[in-house]
Amino acid sequence: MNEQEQDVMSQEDAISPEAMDRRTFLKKSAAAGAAMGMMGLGMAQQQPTADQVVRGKNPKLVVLSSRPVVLESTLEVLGSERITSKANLFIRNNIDLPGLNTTEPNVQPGWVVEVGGLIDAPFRITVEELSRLPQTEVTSVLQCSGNGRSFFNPRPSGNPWTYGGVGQVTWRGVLLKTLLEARGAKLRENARFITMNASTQGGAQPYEKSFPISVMDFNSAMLALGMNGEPLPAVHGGPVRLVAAGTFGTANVKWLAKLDFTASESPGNEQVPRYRVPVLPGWNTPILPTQPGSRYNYTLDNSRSNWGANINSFILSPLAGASVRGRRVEIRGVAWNDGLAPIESVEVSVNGGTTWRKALFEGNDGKFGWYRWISPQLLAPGDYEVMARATDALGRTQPLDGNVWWNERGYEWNGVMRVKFKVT
Ligand SMILES: Nc1nc2c(c(=O)[nH]1)N[C@H]1C(S)=C(S)[C@@H](COP(=O)(O)O)O[C@H]1N2
Ligand SMILES: [Mo]
Repeated sequence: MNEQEQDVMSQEDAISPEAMDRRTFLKKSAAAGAAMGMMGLGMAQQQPTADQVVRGKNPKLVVLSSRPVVLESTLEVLGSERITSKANLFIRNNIDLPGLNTTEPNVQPGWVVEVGGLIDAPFRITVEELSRLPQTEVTSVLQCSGNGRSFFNPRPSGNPWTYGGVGQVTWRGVLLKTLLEARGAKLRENARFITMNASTQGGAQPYEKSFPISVMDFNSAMLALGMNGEPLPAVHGGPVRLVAAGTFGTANVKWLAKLDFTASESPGNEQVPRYRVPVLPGWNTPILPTQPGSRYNYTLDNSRSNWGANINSFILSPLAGASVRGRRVEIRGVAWNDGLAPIESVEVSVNGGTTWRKALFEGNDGKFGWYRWISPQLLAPGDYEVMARATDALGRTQPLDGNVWWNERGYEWNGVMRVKFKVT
């Protein structure tokens, strides 16, 4: 491992649970500490708020790291709007591009994306040229594959995401297939992967990711120039980012500089060992169960990258610890998957999983978006724990105990959510 790689590692994977606990403790005790004079001992440093780390972000976002920037949204924030606004969308940077910690657009005339590898006619295209090609909109869920990591037991190292490493946004840009057609560039037969490189502007470390053409919905992959009806915010990858709807965040490369069609996966650090889960040989298989706490020697063959998003659902109301008026209580939330099959049901239990009732769907923003659901219940005053479980047309569903898919790096958590609340 060279120095650069080590540096990248230290920014995510090397944060031990102990170190994190200490951080959380320091954060929580900062106020009390000040009163007790602890600050004078230099033990605790005040954490900056999200809006101080990235201009334009909601200060309610949680700062998991300020360098590189990692901001987590919250269920309360996510439940407050149908499309996640730029102020409320989580951020996961492995590296910060200098000067881009803002939700303002990244205006860079002449920005070039090089497209090459296994295609007939490699080419270069500028953002201006891209903006003159036909534009398409796709609404999709963007989620870090580490979302939910802190619920794994024992807790893997890495950013301690709870539920907020996710959002739903509307992208606007040029479909990859439109771009290839416009340039008369045909894929060669042995092209099986897209390998992307982010810009290294300002001396930033490289970020290289591959994903298989066949696993995701290639027809929906785009070079995005816009988000939620505005130019793509700088911090979210502006001026141009690859968006592969239905895939986990990691492959959605921000500040895209180069896109190659390749026969195999990049062997780089971001591809292996990072962002992988153990599987039996074969591409899009479920996670291979491993002993919680055990180590796994990740290779390209015994594991797969975090590709299609696995099926999941969140309860957005009531929130944990809430007190709501009975008897009629509406449980609300969202469900989503990789978009390859519709979500068919969300079942809700208010008695610890003894009985389940199907929720009603209120609509969804396309197959890659959130399916909004609601479950009206008649509940007498008392303490409750509500659970929700989504199932899609392929029979894919969420485990009651998410820890069955414990994996060393803590990816792809989709255990059934449980929310305790009070009916008065
Ligand atoms: N260039 C670049 N692209 C990147 C990353 C990065 O660090 N650098 N992080 C990836 C990861 S792990 C995630 S989860 C998403 C997060 O996207 P967001 O920060 O726009 O929410 O971006 C992906 N694309
Ligand atoms: Mo991520």
